[in-house]
Amino acid sequence: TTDLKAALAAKIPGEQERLKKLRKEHGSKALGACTVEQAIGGMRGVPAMLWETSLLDPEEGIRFRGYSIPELQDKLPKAKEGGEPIPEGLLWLLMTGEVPTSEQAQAVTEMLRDRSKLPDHVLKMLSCQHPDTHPMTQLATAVLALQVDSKFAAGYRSGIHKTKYWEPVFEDSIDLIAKLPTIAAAIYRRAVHAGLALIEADPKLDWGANLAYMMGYTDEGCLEMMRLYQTIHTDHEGGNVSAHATHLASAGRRSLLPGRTDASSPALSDPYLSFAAGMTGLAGPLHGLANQEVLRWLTDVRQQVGDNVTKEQLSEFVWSTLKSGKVVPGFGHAVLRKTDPRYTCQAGFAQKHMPEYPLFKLTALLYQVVPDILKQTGKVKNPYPNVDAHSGVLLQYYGITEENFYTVLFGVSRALGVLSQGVWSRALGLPIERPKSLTMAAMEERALQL
Ligand code: FCX
Repeated sequence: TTDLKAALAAKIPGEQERLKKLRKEHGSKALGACTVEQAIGGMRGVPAMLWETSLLDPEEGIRFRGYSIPELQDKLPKAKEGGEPIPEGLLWLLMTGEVPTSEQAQAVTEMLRDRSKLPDHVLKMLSCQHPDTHPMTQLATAVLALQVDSKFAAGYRSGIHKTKYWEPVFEDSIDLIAKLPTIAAAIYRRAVHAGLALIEADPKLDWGANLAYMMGYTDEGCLEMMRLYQTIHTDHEGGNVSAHATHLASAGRRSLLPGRTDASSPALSDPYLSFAAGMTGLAGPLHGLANQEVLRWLTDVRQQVGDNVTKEQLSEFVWSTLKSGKVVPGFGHAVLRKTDPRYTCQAGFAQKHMPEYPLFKLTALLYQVVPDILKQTGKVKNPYPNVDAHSGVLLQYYGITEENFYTVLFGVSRALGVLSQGVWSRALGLPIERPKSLTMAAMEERALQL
């Protein structure tokens, strides 16, 4: 079938059975313990959450439904021979677990195109925003404004049976994904770019390329960059802020799982409400906003040291950043322990399309300088670059120079991952993560007894 919903519907019963069996046969086994250190340190690394769409290995990095980024670049359908994958193909993979054919990816493109028009009230609302409102705040606000059309919220009101929740959640997710490029482009043209007229989508273009097109960019390289960008930022396991916040707000009841044993505090917010929660998290400087911060930091380097910077000058600059109590943006990661493959993939794209671009050269030089310095601090667990260290370079090269908009592009992509998981979370009846919290006194008391 080329119908994504039908493909999902065919998969769901088998996966529900698989989860039931996992629970029945292994329900009492411990996946890991939680130490006092982990409880104080934000439960880092405690294996206590189910997330189907991607899995992260600290050394190797992310795999989407089992596929590494280079494998996806090889296997997913492309807009042009030898080019980058189109995100619609990844959406099919994230939703169904299967690499799509070109026809299946094409059908997703068409489904998204059909639903891409923004209601007038959302555009009006965006045009009333204070000119200094950050583009991420505008994105979250626009997503919330769309919520009036939530099919899940309407279905819940009319008493839909809980086993059917996934269907309106799927519809809302597709509606939202379809509209996000239009929203992003409207934010870009209206606010970031001082009131430029909006551009209608090109009916011949795919979803990712249309995002660049509606922003006002038509260069073939830029369209390819946007397809790749929108593919690699989609998902990064379930525990990061944007994924987890989306998941928490949408989480359901344990009673949907057979053999419920204790209480939980679910929310069951629809995809618009929960994705907005994810976006307000993505807007933080240590998470998605780091791509904006990287660009600002690189601009500072260039202003203070110039373009022909030496390793020594760069070292000095990095040390001065650290000594002033700031982080080096784009480096480090909560879970990864090697160079982020999303960084490597973007560096490969830059090597192919812009090998002589000064900002690319500066970024490559930073890769030689920063990790050693961060290691010398003795506390940074991962001294290597993450996804945000490189994305701004690609955008700058194609003329997208407004760095305060960068996180919006990250957010549009993130929708594909967290909303695909959201559909599965409802299909599998996954509950909220509801860790037991303890006071310091309670922790001291328990620890003394161990
Ligand atoms: N520069 C300076 N110090 C850093 C650092 C960096 N790039 N990365 C980590 N550290 C410091 C931490 O601030 C912490 O110091 P403290 O003990 O004085 O508070 C110490 O090293 C240990 O932190 P660590 O366990 O390695 O890292 P965390 O899990 O706490 O934090 C992030 C992970 C990503 C937040 C951290 O590495 C950081 O601040 N990096 C810079 C911002 C950034 O690039 N964020 C984007 C991450 C990601 F890719 C994304 O979500 O988009």
